Amino acid sequence: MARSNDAVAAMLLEFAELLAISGGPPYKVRAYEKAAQAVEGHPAELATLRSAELDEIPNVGSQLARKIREFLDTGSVGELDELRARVPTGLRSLLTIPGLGPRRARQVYEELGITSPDDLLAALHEHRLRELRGWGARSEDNLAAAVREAQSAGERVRLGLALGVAERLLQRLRPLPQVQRVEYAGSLRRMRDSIGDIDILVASDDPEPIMRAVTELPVVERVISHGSTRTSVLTATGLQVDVRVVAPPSWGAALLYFTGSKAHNIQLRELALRAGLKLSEYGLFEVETDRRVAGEREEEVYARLGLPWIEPTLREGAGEVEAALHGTLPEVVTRADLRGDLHTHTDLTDGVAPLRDMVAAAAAAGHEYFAITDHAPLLHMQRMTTEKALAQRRRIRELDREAGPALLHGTELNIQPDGSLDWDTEFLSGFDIVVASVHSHFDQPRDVLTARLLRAIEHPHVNVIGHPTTRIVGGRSAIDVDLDEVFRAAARTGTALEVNSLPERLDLNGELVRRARHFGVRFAVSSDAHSVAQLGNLSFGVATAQRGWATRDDVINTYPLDELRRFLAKHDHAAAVR
Ligand code: DGT
Ligand code: CA
Ligand code: CA
Ligand code: ZN
Repeated sequence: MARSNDAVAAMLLEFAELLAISGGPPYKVRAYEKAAQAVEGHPAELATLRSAELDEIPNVGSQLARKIREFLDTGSVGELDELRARVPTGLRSLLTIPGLGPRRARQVYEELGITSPDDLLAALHEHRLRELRGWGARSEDNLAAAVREAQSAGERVRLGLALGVAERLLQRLRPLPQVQRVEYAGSLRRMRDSIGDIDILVASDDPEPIMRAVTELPVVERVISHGSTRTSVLTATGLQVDVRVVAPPSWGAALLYFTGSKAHNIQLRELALRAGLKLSEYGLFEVETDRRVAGEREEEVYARLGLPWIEPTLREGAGEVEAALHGTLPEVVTRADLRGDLHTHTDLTDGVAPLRDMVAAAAAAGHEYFAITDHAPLLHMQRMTTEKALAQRRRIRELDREAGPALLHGTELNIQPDGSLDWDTEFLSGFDIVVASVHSHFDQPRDVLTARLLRAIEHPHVNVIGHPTTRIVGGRSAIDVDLDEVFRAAARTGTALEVNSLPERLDLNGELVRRARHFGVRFAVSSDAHSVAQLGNLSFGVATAQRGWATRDDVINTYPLDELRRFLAKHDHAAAVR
């Protein structure tokens, strides 16, 4: 049974929407929204409260308390019914469009007769909005961008941000005497590129002090709900954190359950049922006797279901359970498999750290080899010149004589709109490694973009295509190219495709890595670091490669240096293939 709180919150939100679109004052709209949040997170069941107690819920004043009372007693609110009657449904549907806002929603409804989000998209494509009073090409473009962004990301945050918050939380919770184990679970543990909320799991026999401690953490902006084994809070950055406590014998089963994904869990539960077992967050039980047969460790639960332990990054219900059953689950690449980094920048272009610092950090990270790939002259704002590149090469050769990783002098070329590149073939042959990337003109037609990428891939000295789709997580969408063509050409020519590890890129993403693998594409999991700290992002790239089922052999920077050099001597490879 859903809590009455949820129904009340939905009622208040609808109120807020209708008020907004019928021109109500913003402070009033905001008051309803805040009240909805407060009610949703209120620990007590609203239906059981007396009117005076309703008044006391933070952000619920006496006026709103009266409406809530009316709703709880009669199932409706007179004032809301009147509002509903005044606002046509076509107009209401426009409220779901991000970046439009109630005032403009009303305007497009009245002046253009737009009554659905699809109508609006059509009007955007036909550039009909820019003609409206108070609009222009710029506001139309902004709206189109907002719509695209919302379609790709929703209210989610990037992996890097969420992981940073989660790690700080773990640092605070781990030392508490009641805490036996604590880990993050959910989409964060699966290392999806965007995270809806952070799920933290604790094993303990004494949850109460832990729950209290959670509400008092310094990052907490607001407590959404505070229960005996589950507490939800909101951080100052608007990120929700759910913390749950389970008894230690249930740890493994709970970790499995709350790591998800839901699709993965459902498949495991079905497997269990077929074996006469029942799987829940408390453990794996025999249906007949209710006896717990596993639960303390994830491995145990998987083993009892006849499966090897499955990496969290693979748990998407995308064939991994079947593959595990058949023993065909690939052994995915790990961070420890990486021997070096093949895409990094220094302060010679847009990096912030000098060459020497980047190299020292690479040595500290244990890299066996390390490529410096500053931008090339065609990305004009970077002010690179041939002279600077050659001077950098001399310094790199000197540094290379010292201890530390083998240094590769590389560059990141700019793939021009027609697919041509910086420098001539002769000069490019002097680099140890060449990355080439698209940095502008993302909106070319599909065939033009495809030809543009293919031309770079076919170039005898291009070794890696950097951030191949140029998507930005929660921002720009991927360029529209024929990826099958790109994958085929990359595999044929011995050109690696990058798995860029910057949390805003993660490009290729897991899904595309998995597709590309079928064409025999090799990958470079690279940091694209512009600072010492960003060198640490490689683990995000590794997780992304894992999500694409990539093995060590698929990733060129797991190769020993001599083998890597053979791969980079691309024209020989191509000649050998021919
Ligand atoms: P997110 O937060 O949207 O990035 O994605 P998740 O996967 O972290 O989803 P979340 O936070 O709603 O729930 C965390 C995990 O809890 C989820 O991955 C699987 C598990 N879970 C949640 N709801 C259900 C459910 O209804 N059924 C099953 N089997 N598992 C669930
Ligand atoms: Ca989550
Ligand atoms: Ca959650
Ligand atoms: Zn770069």
